[in-house]
This record gives sequence, structure tokens and C-alpha cells, in this order.
Amino acid sequence: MAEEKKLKAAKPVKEPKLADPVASSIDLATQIMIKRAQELGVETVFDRNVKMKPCNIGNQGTCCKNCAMGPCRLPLPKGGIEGEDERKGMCGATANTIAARNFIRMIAGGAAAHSDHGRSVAEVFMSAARKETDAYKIKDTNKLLSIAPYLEVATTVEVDGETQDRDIDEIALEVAEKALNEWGKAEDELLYPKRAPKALYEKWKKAGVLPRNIDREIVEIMHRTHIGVDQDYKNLMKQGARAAIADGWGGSMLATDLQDVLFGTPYPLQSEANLGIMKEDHVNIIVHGHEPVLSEMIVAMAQKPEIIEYAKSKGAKGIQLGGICCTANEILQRHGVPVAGTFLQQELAIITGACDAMVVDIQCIFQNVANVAKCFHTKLITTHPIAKMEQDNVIHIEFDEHHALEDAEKIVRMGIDNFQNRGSEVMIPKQKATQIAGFGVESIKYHLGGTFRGDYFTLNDNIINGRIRGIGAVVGCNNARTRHNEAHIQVVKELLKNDVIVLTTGCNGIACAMEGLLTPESAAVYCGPGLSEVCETVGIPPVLHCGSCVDNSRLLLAATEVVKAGGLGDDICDVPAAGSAPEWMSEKAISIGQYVVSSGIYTVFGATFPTSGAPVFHNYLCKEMEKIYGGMWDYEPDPIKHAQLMIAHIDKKRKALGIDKARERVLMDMADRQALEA
Ligand code: BF8
Repeated sequence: MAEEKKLKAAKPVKEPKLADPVASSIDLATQIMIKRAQELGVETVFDRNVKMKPCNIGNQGTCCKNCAMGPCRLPLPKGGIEGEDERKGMCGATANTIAARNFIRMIAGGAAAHSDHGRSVAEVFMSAARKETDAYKIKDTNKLLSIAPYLEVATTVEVDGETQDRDIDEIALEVAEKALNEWGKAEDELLYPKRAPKALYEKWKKAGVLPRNIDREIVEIMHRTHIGVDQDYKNLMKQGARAAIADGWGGSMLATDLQDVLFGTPYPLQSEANLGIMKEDHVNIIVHGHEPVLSEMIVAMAQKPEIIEYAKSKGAKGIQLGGICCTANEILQRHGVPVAGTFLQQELAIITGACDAMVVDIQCIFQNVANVAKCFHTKLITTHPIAKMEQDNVIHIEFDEHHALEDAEKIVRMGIDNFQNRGSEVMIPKQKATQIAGFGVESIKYHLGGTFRGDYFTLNDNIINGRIRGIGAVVGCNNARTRHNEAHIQVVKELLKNDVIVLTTGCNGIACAMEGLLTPESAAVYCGPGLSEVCETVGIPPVLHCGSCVDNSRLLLAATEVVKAGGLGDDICDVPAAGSAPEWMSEKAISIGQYVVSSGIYTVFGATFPTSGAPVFHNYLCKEMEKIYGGMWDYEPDPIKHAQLMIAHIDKKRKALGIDKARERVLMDMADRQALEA
């Protein structure tokens, strides 16, 4: 009988779906480490990408889950909408209303993240101004004096009828008070938007989008998008624009300025980028997140001779710090600390087996780094009270500015002590590239004219004479739904080839660094003849790395300087410039996109766009918005077409300015110049 029993065919064992390393990233180090992770059976975001599809309706922006009668899902019919769009949620909300609500909730999330970061910095700034902490001091008094007037803080005093310099400590204290007030003041309007060109400020005033205070604009988005409140996509977007301006010209700008005063305004310096910066014979500490308040202390601690000696006593040759995400950009631009990788490389840094501690603060941290850390000896340390992880291998060391150095020492020593616990299986990819980073409003000015003649006029002059066709601001995240870094690099290279100088921040900055685009030498390789000539003459890379994502505020101020220098119109929207986020993924990117658009800049996003399910609303963002702000959104996932859209917009602006015809180049001698001046 037993033999008669049919043997059940064993079910075929399903191989787990794994990512194709080459299809996942253009970067060799990343490809090597994805393969390594798969050999070790450690799952990464690249594998999850092939296992899980994104929700199609969420992707279109037309799923409303703002009340318990839903979620109401309004996908776009396959053939599009013919005739009237009759899609409605339970309450009657249209696809436009739902997509606009979702879109501005993303702005609220992004603006909150940037601005709350700014608030934390302002609180530390206040402690420093009150001299409550030894760890933080007012480092850059020039920057303090330059921002004080914008916060309506006097820098001079009248004594016996004479104007004298005001005490710097007094200025710092009042700047701290005024800055903190910007988050929740009861009256008036935000102070920094007055830094924008007058024409733009007036435009905002007319449109009714001047922010009152930072927190209020974010709260109002949550109110308006509650069921049964604002049901007009144009009115919803008005608030979206207002909150985004409160981010770019408020929370983010304050974060940048106060960080510069506390830690120093960046100037160009040389460093390296990619996983190859990690060293097998060193203690590797990776700092990841966004706020430089903690990482500044870790940098200081890791350089102390007694701490280096301590590392040596444990058998290491020294301490190698490396950064991931925007914390990386912060300590890169001020200290030259090398960058270990982009947003998508955070798991891979641990998979090297050489990461003795990963210290995280806020934003863009995968919860999966805790699962990956479990497979290795890595100590994963969370440090911020608002950003903890549920996994039990995560250590929480709460960081406080009042005992900042002690906290930093504890963390660094923990990394050092962990060096001896490494397994034998260390594998660090060799790839790394040299980069020059640390550009900003001040350093660009300096580079263009030195200490005495520093001005943006040289840049304007080169845009007017056509050597530089225009300015591209290429920024933002990586997105595992697209091939890592491919769109970033293709967009940037296409712009350079067409003589468009590129300003970068965030993970695009890291991608460009890994690709070797942040060196002056790359100009001769990738740029058109005009841009190449300018870069060679001035000695700058064709891609200027301007810092972290809150430092997109530097780009707003750089654009303002271009307007001030003259010859390119009287508003930011007149300048031949365009923005781009080829691989965006975060809510912060949407907030940035909106404040850039609201500041007059045409901005193209790649990857995906969360309004495709509501064509009328999408059209409003991509066409109608230009009539209000001079800038508008666009979406193009193909990188070359994406860059070409930007170039076409730049050309449109050149034509409007009457600088679209190539001018004959005339070599002038002194007599010619004198004649001109006369
Ligand atoms: O703030 S670019 S992935 S790291 S969100 Fe995050 Fe995006 Fe990178 Fe910096 Ni900005």
C-alpha cells in the first residue's frame, strides 16, 4: 500500500527575487556591494525594489485617506478622461482636490523636516549666545554681522552721538531671539523673504503668500486638508506655496545661516567620495542624517590626540570618519570629511563589515539599517529624541547641546571599542573619487573676483556674452525605483555639454562627487567650449557643490545675487536658470521644488510625479503656476529630455533678455575700455 501511495512532487523552492546589481546602480562600488550583500544573504533596498511594486493609485496622487470613510481611490482610467471627470471620493472630493491635498501635505512634511532642523540649530545657537555651553561658540562673526540686519538686529550703537560697533555677544543674543521668534511669532510676517529681489517680494505680496511664521503655515496645511475644509486645488496650492516659501526663505535659510555662524561659512576644500573612503585598518565611524549639531562634535572628538591614541591602543591605525546623506555634506563642506555615500548606500556601508559605528540623527535613515547592523558587529546609535528605532540592537544615546562633547566622546569611544569585534569578512570596495566642495554665495563671489572685486558681475557677464548659457540647479535624492545615480549624472553631463554651469546640493552633490564631476579638471572633459574656458580661467569645477538640502537656500540667495549684479533682469524668473531633481523621493524634495518654483524658477522632476492621476491639477502646476510666480513645475523621467527641457527654458529666458544672439568677441585694450567708461 505504502508503495502505491503517490509521492507528492516536492514544490519547487522559490528563489528569492534579487536585484540585478548592474541594473540597480551605475556606480561600480555600489554594484560590488549589492552583490556582496546577496552573497551574505543580507537584504537591501535594491532587493526590496524588485520584490515590492509601488501602489499605482498612490503614485498618481489620487488616494485619499484623510478620513475613515475611505481610503477613497480615484485612479485615472486607462484611456484617460473623456468629457467631464466624474471621479469622486465618498465626500465628493474630486481627483484635483485629493491630489492637491496630498501634494501640499507632502510640502507640509518637507517644510516641517527642514524647519524643525532649523529650529534645533536655533536653540543650540541660543545656548551658545547665552554661553550655556562650552562646545558651541559663535565662530563666524562676519556671517553673524551679515545676517543681523535681515533679522532687524542693529550691528552698531550710538554712543555720545558717535556710531560705534555693537558688542558681538549682544548681537548674537538678539539674533538668537529674533531667529527663534520666526517659528511662532503672533504678528507680522517672516523677515527673510525681504531678502528676495523686490519684484519677487511684491509678487508674493500680491498673491497673498507671504508667510506669517514658519509653524503656522505648516499647521494651516494640516487644517485645510482635513476632511471638509479647502476643496479648491488653486486655493490649496496657495497655502502649499506659502508653506514652501516659509521653508526655503525661512526654516531652511535660518538653518544654513545659523550653522554657518556656529560652525563656519564653507569655502572650497578638497576631499573624497564613495565607499572606498572607509579603511580596513582604521576605526570607521559613519555619521548619517542631517543636523550638523552632533556631527560637528564627533568631528572634533575624532581629531583629539588622546582619542586617536585610544584607537591605536585597540589595534587600529586611526579613526576614519565618513558621512552619508546630508550630514555628510555638512561636515564635508566645513571640514573636508569624506563622503561614504548617498542615501541608497547607507546599508552598503555596514555590509563592508568595517563600519564600527553608524551614528544617525534625523531624516533619510532606513529602518532597515538596524536589520543590516544585526548581521554585522556594527553599533547603530540613534541620537535624537524624535528619531528612535524599534529594533532591540539599536543603542540610543540622547544628544544634548549642554553636554555635547561628553556625548560625542561616549559615541566615538563606543566605535573604537567595537573595532576589535569585527568579523574576518571585511570587504571595502576600492572606488572613491576626489572632489572639491564647499561652495556658497560668499565663496562664489570670492572666486569670481577675489577679496577686493568679489561680485557676481563676472558670472553675469559670462552669461550675457554666452560663454555660460545659463545656470542649472540640480539637486535632490536617490530613488531606488530608478537606477542609482544614472539620471543625476546624465542630466548634469548634458547640461555641462551645453555650457550650463551646475549648482548642486544633497545627494546629487554626492553623486557628482562619486563621478568625478566636482574637480576643475572635469571641465575640459565634459563641458562645452564656453563653460570649459570660464572654469579654466577661474579655476573652479563646472559643478559647484553648495552643501546639504537646507543649503538650497544658498541657491536662492545666489540667484538673488545674480539679479542684484545686473544685466539679467530684475527678478529671479528673468535669469536663464532652471532647477531639477532627477531622482527625488522625499517630501522635502517637494517642498524644495515648490519654493524654487514660487521663487520664479522652472523646475523639472524625474522618477515619478505624484499628481499624474489628476490632469487638471497637474496642468495647473506645470503651466498656470508660471503666471503667478514666473516659475512652474515639469516632469520628465528621461534624463536627456529632462536636461533638454531645462536648456530650452534657459534659451527662452536668454531670448527674452535679448542675449540669445552670439556676440562677436572683441579684445579690448586700455584705450577701448576708457572710451567705454567715458
Ligand atoms: O535632505 S537629497 S535623500 S539626504 S532628502 Fe535625503 Fe534626498 Fe538625500 Fe538630504 Ni535631501
